[in-house]
Amino acid sequence: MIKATTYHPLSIEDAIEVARSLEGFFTPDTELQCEEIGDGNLNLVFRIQAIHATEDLNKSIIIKQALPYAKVVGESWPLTIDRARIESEALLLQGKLVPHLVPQVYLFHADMAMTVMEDLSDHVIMRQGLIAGTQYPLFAEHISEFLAHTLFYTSDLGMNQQLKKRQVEQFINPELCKITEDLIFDDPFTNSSNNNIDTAILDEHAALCSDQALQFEVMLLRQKFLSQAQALLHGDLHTGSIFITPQSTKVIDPEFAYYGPMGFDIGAVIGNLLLNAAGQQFWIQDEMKREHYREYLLTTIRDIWNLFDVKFRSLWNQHGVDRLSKVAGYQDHYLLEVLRDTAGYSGCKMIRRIVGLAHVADIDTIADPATKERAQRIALSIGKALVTANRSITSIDEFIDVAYQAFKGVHVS
Ligand code: SR1
Ligand code: MG
Repeated sequence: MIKATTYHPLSIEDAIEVARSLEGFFTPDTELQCEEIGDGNLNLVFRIQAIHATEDLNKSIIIKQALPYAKVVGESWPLTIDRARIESEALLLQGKLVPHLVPQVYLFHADMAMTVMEDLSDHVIMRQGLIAGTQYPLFAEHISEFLAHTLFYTSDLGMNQQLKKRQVEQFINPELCKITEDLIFDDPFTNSSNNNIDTAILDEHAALCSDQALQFEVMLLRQKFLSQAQALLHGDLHTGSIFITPQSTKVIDPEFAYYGPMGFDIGAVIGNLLLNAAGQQFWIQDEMKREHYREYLLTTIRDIWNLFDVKFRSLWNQHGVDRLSKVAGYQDHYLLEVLRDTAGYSGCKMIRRIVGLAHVADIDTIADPATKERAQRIALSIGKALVTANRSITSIDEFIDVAYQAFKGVHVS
């Protein structure tokens, strides 16, 4: 058993010691190897595996530890380590609702802000898989199930409304929400020193800063993010928070979890698929193959929404606990609002990944400057169109058409 201790960042040796002390996992005296594999913006991630021991040979674990600052910026940006508690509690809750879609948590240690969990190294980070042009035929089925179940069963539709208020309290996450509020809804539309903008698209940023109509829509989306405790969100559901194979999907990293609008999570997934579509300008040189892959991405987006819609309605009809939610027309109204929020948040998330602090590899690692610029302009065009249309969209087909027309408007092959 791991003892109580004062917080300190884990060394490789510490991580091995933690792994050894996990009861019933590795056999005593097994030789263990550890590497720090964290490539995200905030945390340390250690992978510990057994070597040279027949009975333990394929055994491995992950230890994730929150640092008391944002790794992407450094110690000048202090950050609560309570996010590790939020993450482990969200994983445990999601593990009850959709156990096959999240990693198993073996242990959470509050003092050390660390979670010991299942190693998913047989999966790849979805963002890398998409950059490589891989198709994941089961992804829409899996992620729509994750979204429908986690969002429905943590909302006033699917759980006791008094207990839900306690759960809102459990997942109050002010510091991580503040990151989102700044990086998504504020910085991209101002001259913030947090921003990271390529010189080639400074004109695009100037346009974002002066576009009052766009900023008005962003304000409405921000208002919902600040005040609508609709469901327990993952809070940062981009394609770097998904481990995947063609057969399996695992959602990781819910440290931004809090009670917010459902469309924020669905929009994160869809916005990141669209960012990849924008980046494919570089990754797939052959035009026919590129068009085919973009079609695959758009079909996946359509499937995600349609499957989510079917699953969410089915949960509502079969397991809804709110007697009043059966009022005629309410379900259609509710889901239309979620779709519209999804469009708006997809757009916000695309814009922030082009001009804000933290970018995405799908576009940022494009080696050719001209192609990168085109991809950035495509992403901004789609992002702005989705934000602009968020309150009028009536179907997923219209959503996709808005994105497609914005893409075509940038005049690229
Ligand atoms: C300072 S953290 C920057 C970004 O990384 C996380 O993955 C979130 O998306 C956050 O906005
Ligand atoms: Mg993360």
